[in-house]
Amino acid sequence: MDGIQVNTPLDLRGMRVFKGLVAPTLQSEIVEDLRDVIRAAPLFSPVTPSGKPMSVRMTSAGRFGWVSDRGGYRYGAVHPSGTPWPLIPPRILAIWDAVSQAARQPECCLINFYDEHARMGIHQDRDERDFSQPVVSVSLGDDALFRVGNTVRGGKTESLWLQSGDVVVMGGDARLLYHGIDRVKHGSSRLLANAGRINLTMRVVT
Ligand code: MD6
Ligand code: FE
Repeated sequence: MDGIQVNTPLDLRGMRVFKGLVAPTLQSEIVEDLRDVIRAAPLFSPVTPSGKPMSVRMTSAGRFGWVSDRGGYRYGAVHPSGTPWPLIPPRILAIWDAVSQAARQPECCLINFYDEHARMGIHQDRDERDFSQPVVSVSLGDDALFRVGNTVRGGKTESLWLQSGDVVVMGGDARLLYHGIDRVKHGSSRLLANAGRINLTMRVVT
């Protein structure tokens, strides 16, 4: 597809990192698609099951959205407002098709927005049913320091700066690696007029 350049990925503990996979014009078009998604399903500020506010704001597209509140982490069929999630924009699905090597289509595209102070604590993505299906993440906007650990908590970690247009595929033996975002370099990208970072993660849920 126009605007998608699949080069040989970097290997980060089995994660495949495609630097610069999404060309700048396609990045801007995807940001416009996301504005429509956010109009239908506004960003909200989740809390962890223990009641701590998360620093990212989030929403989703697809058959399921990922939600976190006092009731736990889970996938749900509706936005906290009660409306169904909007469809995953085709330009985002095209990225999944280019790199996932999966037979199935994603059922959720989680959209995380990071302002200058947001971070994402180290975690595993394990709320899905089928760990043979990969998770594909797309970085847009400001640079972020991504940290990857092991399949159990603790041990040595490795870090890599993710930039706008980079795509990470977490599949196979890397599917359950701990990972997180330590910090975002505010204003390092000009994609978003008011700076910040968007991370999209596409997942097969069922
Ligand atoms: C982020 N990414 O880049 C956080 N999860 O903002 C993730 O949590 C993530 O990059 C699953 C697969 C790839 C990821
Ligand atoms: Fe994750």
